[in-house]
Amino acid sequence: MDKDQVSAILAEIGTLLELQGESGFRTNAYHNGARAVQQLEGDLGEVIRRGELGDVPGIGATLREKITTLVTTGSLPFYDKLKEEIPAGLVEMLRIPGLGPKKVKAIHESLEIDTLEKLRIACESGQVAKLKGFGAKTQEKILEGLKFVSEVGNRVRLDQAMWVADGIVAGLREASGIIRMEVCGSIRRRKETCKDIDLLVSSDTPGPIMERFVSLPGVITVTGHGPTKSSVVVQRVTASGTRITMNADLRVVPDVHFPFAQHYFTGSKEHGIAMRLRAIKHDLKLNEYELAGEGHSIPCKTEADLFRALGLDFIPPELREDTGEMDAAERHTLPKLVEVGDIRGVFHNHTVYSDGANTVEEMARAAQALGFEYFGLGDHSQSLTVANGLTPDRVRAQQKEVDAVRKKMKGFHIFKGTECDILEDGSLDYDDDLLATFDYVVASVHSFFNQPREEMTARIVRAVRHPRVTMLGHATGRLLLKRNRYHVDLDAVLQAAADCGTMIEINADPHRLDLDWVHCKRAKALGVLLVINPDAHSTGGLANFRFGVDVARRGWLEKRHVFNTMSGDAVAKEFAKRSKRGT
Ligand code: DGT
Ligand code: CA
Ligand code: ZN
Repeated sequence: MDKDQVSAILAEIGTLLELQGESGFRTNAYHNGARAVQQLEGDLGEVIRRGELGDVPGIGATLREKITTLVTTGSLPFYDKLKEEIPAGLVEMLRIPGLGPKKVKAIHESLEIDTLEKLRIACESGQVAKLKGFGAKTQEKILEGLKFVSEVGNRVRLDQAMWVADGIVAGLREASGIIRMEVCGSIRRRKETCKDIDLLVSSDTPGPIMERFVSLPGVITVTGHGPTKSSVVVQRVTASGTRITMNADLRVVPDVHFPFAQHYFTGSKEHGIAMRLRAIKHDLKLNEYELAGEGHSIPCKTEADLFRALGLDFIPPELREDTGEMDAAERHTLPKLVEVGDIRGVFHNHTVYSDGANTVEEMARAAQALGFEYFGLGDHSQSLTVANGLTPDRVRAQQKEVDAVRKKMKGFHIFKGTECDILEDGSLDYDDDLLATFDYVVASVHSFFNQPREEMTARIVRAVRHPRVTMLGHATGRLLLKRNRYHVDLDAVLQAAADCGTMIEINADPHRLDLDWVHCKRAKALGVLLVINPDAHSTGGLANFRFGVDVARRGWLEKRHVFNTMSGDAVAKEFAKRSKRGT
């Protein structure tokens, strides 16, 4: 059992104890312990063998004993008993925004409610409002929450889905008899939000694999348990305390079916249908089991074999949306997609000067540690006071600090930049003289989100046309599953960017991913240069650039379409060239 699994079980125990009404002191011990284990350096088994578990801050004697039992025996009777005692429906209720363990416990005890359905009925009949400490407002909120959970509530962000899926894969790996395993569906296609986890395994002995799947840590409900398919609801709590609940399906197939099942369950549905039609044109039949002609089956060991059998180049999962990939694969004109390893540095990052958690030097060194050749600053500008935007004086102070750090980090480029607010009328938050002191300028909208479409479009286009603006940040202002994009004619913005050579950011923060793949594709067609920006607010946030690479790949981008695949020297030259233009 690895750190992630142990951590998941500890967090779950904390939650179950809360539902039992345990004191915050005791339940927090488990939640803190879960975080401590997750963040532990090195191998957990090793730490236990060396007898050093007690030295880890956040792990007391009780937890030490329980973790040791878990790791050495693979199970924990205390945890199994808790799971038996507490109805799974109570854990599901925690998905409803605003319903914490105390309220769930009260609802359960006074109304004997142990499923979401019973809760809905009780709210609709007004019973919940009558409970002590609840009232009509709370009842209304719970009803809204139930609706949310049944609609968007069951989609989650890609980064969260990947994290939960990775945990399941790691847990399943311990089962014997797995030949091949792949997370399929929207996660494999790297869609920005995902509904569920579609896991595929090939094996000759599915039984034990299914057994293992339905009893993995974090599984709160088993909704199906069969020989070839099982379905569960998993709940995991992240290091920052966010609870993620998702459905996960596991299918186990014989290895000869694997490539066909892998292709089918990767989707998208539309791509799958287009492939099936293509097979029919070749007088073949394609389904999740085989590619077959009259009386014979065409052997395929991999997905690539399957594509080849239909006269196609391999189509990367990110492109399987039925938006021209089949034609391109036939004509051998699929793009050679940009890769994580092509990215050589990042721009648009925050430090303690505005609302970041780390210093200029800490951020630059973390960027270097990721293998980058350069790092670009992009703290907020003066009018964004809520994010501690920099006054011109503080800009000058920061630039002095950068000069000092540059001397310490010879050979590594640090680019002076700003994330300058686009004001209500489309003008910029700093004057031209100050803007000229930066190597580059990211211009972003952070206010007046509700402007009518024409106004917003004119405002952003004006900023894009400003000669000092290097790149447009946050093209849409959306927060995935939380806040819609502002109203703007993105085509007009992209056209303006194409006209004057302004770059457009692919914001790689997985909460945002402002520019979606559809617009990425359009930007490419217009000849706009894109740039993948992590918008990091801490050293840990720098690694988010990967999610931007996913968007870029879904948008058919090659290395040459992405500015930060260039070397540090080439970037420096480009900035120097643009600064002359900008006067
Ligand atoms: P999601 O879960 O909404 O984020 O997106 P997907 O693409 O993972 O969709 P999901 O989980 O409903 O199904 C997984 C894959 O299974 C889907 O991408 C393609 C395949 N699939 C599901 N239903 C159908 C169908 O009715 N026809 C075909 N051809 N494929 C299907
Ligand atoms: Ca799915
Ligand atoms: Zn930012």
